Amino acid sequence: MSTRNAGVDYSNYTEMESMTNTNNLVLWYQKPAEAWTDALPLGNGRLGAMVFGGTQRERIQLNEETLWDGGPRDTNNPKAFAALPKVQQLLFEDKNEEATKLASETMLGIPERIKSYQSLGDLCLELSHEGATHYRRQLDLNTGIATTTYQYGDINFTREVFATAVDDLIVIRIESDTTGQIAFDMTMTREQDATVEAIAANILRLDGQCGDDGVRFSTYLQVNAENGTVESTGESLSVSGADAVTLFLAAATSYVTQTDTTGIPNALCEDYLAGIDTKPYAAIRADHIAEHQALFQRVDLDLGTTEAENLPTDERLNAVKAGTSDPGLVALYFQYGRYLLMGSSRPGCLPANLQGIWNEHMNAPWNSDFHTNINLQMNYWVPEICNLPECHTPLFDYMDTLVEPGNRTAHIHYGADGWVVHHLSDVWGFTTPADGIWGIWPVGAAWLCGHVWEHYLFGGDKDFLRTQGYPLMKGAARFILDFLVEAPEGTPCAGKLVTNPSHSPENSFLKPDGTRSLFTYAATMDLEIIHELFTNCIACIDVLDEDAEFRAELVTALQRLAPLQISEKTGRLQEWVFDYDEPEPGHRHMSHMYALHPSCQITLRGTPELAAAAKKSLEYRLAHGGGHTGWSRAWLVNFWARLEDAEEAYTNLQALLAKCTLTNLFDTHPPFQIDGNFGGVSGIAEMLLQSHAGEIHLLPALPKAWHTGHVKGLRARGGFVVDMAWENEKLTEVRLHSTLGQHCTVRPEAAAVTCDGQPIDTTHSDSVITFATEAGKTYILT
Ligand code: FUC
Repeated sequence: MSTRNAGVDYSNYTEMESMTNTNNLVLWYQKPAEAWTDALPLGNGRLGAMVFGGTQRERIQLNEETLWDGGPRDTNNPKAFAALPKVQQLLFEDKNEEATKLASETMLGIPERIKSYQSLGDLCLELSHEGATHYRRQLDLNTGIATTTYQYGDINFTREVFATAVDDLIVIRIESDTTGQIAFDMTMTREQDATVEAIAANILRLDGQCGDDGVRFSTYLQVNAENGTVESTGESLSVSGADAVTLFLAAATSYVTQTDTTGIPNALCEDYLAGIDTKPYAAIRADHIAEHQALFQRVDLDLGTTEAENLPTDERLNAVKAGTSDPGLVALYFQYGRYLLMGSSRPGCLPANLQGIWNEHMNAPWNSDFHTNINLQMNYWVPEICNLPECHTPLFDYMDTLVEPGNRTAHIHYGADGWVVHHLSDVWGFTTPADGIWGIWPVGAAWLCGHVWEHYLFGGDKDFLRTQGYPLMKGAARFILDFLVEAPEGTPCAGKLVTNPSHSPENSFLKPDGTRSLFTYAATMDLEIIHELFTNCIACIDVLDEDAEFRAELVTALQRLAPLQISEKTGRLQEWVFDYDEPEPGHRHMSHMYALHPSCQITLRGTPELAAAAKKSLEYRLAHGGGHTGWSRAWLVNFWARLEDAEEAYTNLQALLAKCTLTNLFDTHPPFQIDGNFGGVSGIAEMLLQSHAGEIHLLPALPKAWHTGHVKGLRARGGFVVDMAWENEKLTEVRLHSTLGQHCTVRPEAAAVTCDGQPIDTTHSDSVITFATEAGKTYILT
C-alpha cells in the first residue's frame, strides 16, 4: 500500500526558506557528481562533508578539522642564530649564492616539512537506484542544505544533507513519497589507519589513529528508521522497508590543543549523539536553518539578472567560460564564498586552511595547511566587509596558539623577543622556516596582525583589542624591532632599518652577473608589512592609552625604516632593494603591491605617484601571464578595484570564473585551493564598497555589466553597515547604519543626509560629504 507525501510536515519553515531562495542562491546540477570537485560542500566550522548525490551509490566524503597527521615537535634549528650574522653580512655584500648555501644548511626547521591535514573517510550508501530519472541535486546557500531528488520506478526520493552547528552533527534524511520503500546498505571507509564495526543494530563506528602515535579519531553513524528494519552485518548496516530514514553522523578526534591530544573520540561522539533521538528531525532542521540564516542573510546582493539564471550551475559556468557575462553567477559566487567561510571558520574552531575544511586526501596538496605568505590572509579578506566578523575570530585564536612556539623560534633563530611565524604553519605550532630557502621569511606573524587591527576598525571592539588583539600585535612588533638591522654603507638604503634575511615571497630576481636568487635583504613587501604593523600598533596604543615607551620605540623605528622605491628605469614599484630584472615577470605573487591591497599605504588620492607605479607593476605582471593561479587572479581583482578601474577588475573576475573555477564553484590553483574563492569575494566587495582611505567610497569600481543592482549589509570601517541601490550606474538609494557613532565621510558627495526624517548638518569638500552620526541610527543619503 502506498501513501503519497509520507514523512515530515515542512510547513513551519517554507516561509523562511522562500525569502531569498532564487537561483542566485542555489547551486544545482542535473547529474550526480563524478569528481570530488563536482560534489557540494557542507560545513559547520568543525565538520565538513562533500555530497556527491549519487543514485546508485551515494558518497559523502567527511572531514573533521583537527584530523592532522604529525604531532607537536621542536623543529627549531640550533645552528640558526650563530649563522645569522654571517648570512646577513653575505647578503649585504651581495653574495646571495653563498648566503643561500649557508642559510639552507643552518636556518631551516628540522625537519623542514610539516605533515598533512587528512580526510576522515567516506560514508557510502548503496542505494541501487540505477536508471533514476527526473534527477536534480542542489545546494541552497540560504539554508545550508544539499538536496538530491529523483524518481526511481514511479517513486520519488528526496535526500537532504546538512552540517548543523547547533547539534554539531552531519544529518542526512532520506524520504520517499511512498511508504515502506526505503532500503539501502551503508558503510564507512577510510583509505588507511582505520577500522569499521557495527556497535549496535543501528550504529556503525569508524575508529582510527594517524600512524603509531598520532591523533586518534572516531566517527559514529546512527541510523533512525521510521518503520522498516535496520540490521547490522559486521562492517555495514542495512535498512529495509522504511518510510523515512535519518542518519546522524558524529565525529571527533583526540586533538585538544597543540600539546594536548588526550581527547577521547568515542566519548565525544557519544556526547554529540546523546539526546538526538528525542529531538524531532523537523526541529533539528529548523534549528540549523535559523542558526545558518542568522549569519548568512546579513548580506543581500543583486547585480542584475540574465536568462542564464535558469540554467544549471555547470552550464552557467560553461557559458561564462565561453565568454558571456552572467552577473547573477557573480552574485552566487559571492554568496557561496560567504557560505564557505561560514562552513570552515566558525567561532571556537580552527581557521579555514588551504582547502577551508574540505579535503579528501591523506597527503593533500601543500598539506592543506595554513600558508601565511598570502593564502591564509586571503581567506580572511572576507569576514569584515561581508558581515561575518565572528568568522574572523578563529584566525585570532589560532594566532594565539602560535605565540609560544613563535617566541621560542624568535629566540633560537634570531636571538629576538616577540613571536615569529614563517611562510606556513600547521596545528602543531610549527613556526620555523619550512620547505626551502623561500621559507626563511620571518614576517608571517607581522602580516597576520593586520587582521587584528582590521577587526577593530570595522567593529570597534576595544575589549578584544585590549585582551587579545594588542598583545598579538605587540609581540609581533617586538620581534620585528629586534630583527631589523641597520643597512651598512655601500648599500642602497645605508643607515636605514631593513630586514635581513628577506624574500619577496617565492619570487626570484636576476642579478647583473646573470645569476638568479630569491634570497636578499629589505624586500619591498617586508618594509610594507612592517610599516603597516608599526603604524597599526601606534594607533592601537593611542586607542588603549597605554604603553607610551613602546610607542616611542615604534615611532623611532618607523622613521628609520627604508622607504618604498619607484624604478627610475621602468617607473614600476620596485620589488627588491635593487632594481633587478625578473626571470619570471608574470610571477603569481604580487607581494610588493601589498601596500595597495590589502594594506592602504598606497592610495589613488593619497599617494598618486606610488599608485601610478603600482599600476605599472600590475600591467607588467599581467602582460607576462600574471594571475595564472586562482588566488593570484583573485588578488588582481582587488588591486584593480583599489585603483578604481572597474573594467579591469571585472575582466579579472571573469577570468577567475572562466579559468580558475571548478564545477562546484571551488577555486582551482590548480588544484582546488579555497583562497581564490575568498579573494574573489573580497574583490567583488571592494568593487562595490571601500573604506580604507578615511572615507566610505560607494561603488568605487562598478563595471558596466552590473549597471543596475543593489547590495544590503556590507560593512565599512568605522562601524557602518551600508545598503545601497543603483540604476544605470547611478546610486538611487543609500542607507548607512552607524553602530559606533563615529564621524562619517562619504564619496561620492550626496546632496543631503537625513536621519529619522530630519536633515543632518553636513560639510562638503573635494567630492565628499562629512557628517556626525549617533550609534544605532540610520542615515539616508540623497
Ligand atoms: C604559496 C603559493 C603557491 C601555493 C601555496 C599553497 O606558496 O606560492 O602558489 O598557493 O602557497
